Amino acid sequence: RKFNVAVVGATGAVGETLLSILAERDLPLDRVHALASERSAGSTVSYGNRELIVEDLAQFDFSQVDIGLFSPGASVSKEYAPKAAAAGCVVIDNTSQFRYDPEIPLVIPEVNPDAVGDYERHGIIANPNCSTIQMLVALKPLHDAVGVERVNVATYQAVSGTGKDAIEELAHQTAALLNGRPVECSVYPKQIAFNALPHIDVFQDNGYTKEEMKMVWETRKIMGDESIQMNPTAVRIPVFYGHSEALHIETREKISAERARELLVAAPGIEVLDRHEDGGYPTAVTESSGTDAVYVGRIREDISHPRGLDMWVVSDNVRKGAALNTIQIAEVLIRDYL
Ligand code: A2P
Ligand code: 11C
Repeated sequence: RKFNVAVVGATGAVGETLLSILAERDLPLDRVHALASERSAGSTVSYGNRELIVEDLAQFDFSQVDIGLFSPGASVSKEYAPKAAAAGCVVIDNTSQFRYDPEIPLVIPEVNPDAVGDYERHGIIANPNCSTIQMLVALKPLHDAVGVERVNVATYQAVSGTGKDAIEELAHQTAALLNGRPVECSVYPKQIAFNALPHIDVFQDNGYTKEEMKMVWETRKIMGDESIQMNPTAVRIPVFYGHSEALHIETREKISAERARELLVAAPGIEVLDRHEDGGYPTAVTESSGTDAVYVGRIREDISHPRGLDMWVVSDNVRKGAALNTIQIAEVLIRDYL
């Protein structure tokens, strides 16, 4: 059997990548529809070496498709994902809209693939936040072996996480500064070029930002363990693609760096690059950008804690952090359920 798919938000940073990964991988697809707002209806987007004409989401009949890959922003998903599901389309949604609903599965295929089966309740599966996905792919083999008790994490996140407007803002500000012109800020509240902003998504009452709290809530839901303690600081840096994270982990039982390295090497979706020499570690630009793996390096025992382990985790936020993870969920859905 072949499946019809709609990519919703097809003109956006994640939507474009969804289409290019769909064209690269071997899914049994028949028709692929590219949907966006009325503003871009009639324009074209690339799907492999083909061009698709963008259709207006508001006019689209979802009964013609089996799977909807949604990335149009939370408010648009809120309105259209339930409508698509009611028409019989299984929605895999990239926004934060449905992630914290206990009846909606939140899935990383390397971590909790069995949760996909819960799609039947509402016809919707949520894709986690990018900073959570790469962190949990790396934590899962350690959690299974020795239990993760607490994680202090600082992120270094690329502007593509915000979307296309932010990619342009970084490029424009960088060009302006190098040419001695004044900087204009519209997407971010402060200059992002040559800077670091300790602020991603909206501030919460407890002083953390929503991006930070997503890492707390999503970790517990995906790992199925409410006892894991998370302490995140999420920072935006002037990188286009690829989020980096410094993880400081406290495990229930002591694990050596050597054993952790062996487990990570054997785990799905991970590439370990961990040599104690110049350049012997992964970075967003040189390793992760445009690739599929979660890269792990700087694996070492924490000199300040008897059960502490540190590591550096890098991944392409638009691919594994969003589009690729969504398509991997679709692959599990097709293989095991549809
Ligand atoms: P459009 O280009 O027509 O505005 P990004 O996250 O990179 O900014 O991309 C957001 C994506 O979501 C784009 O494809 C955008 O389409 C789409 N989108 C935004 N608002 C709507 C809407 N009201 N209906 C359908 N698609 C939308
Ligand atoms: C960022 N993590 O890098 C965000 C992007 O909840 O899906 C993804 C936002 C989300 O800005």
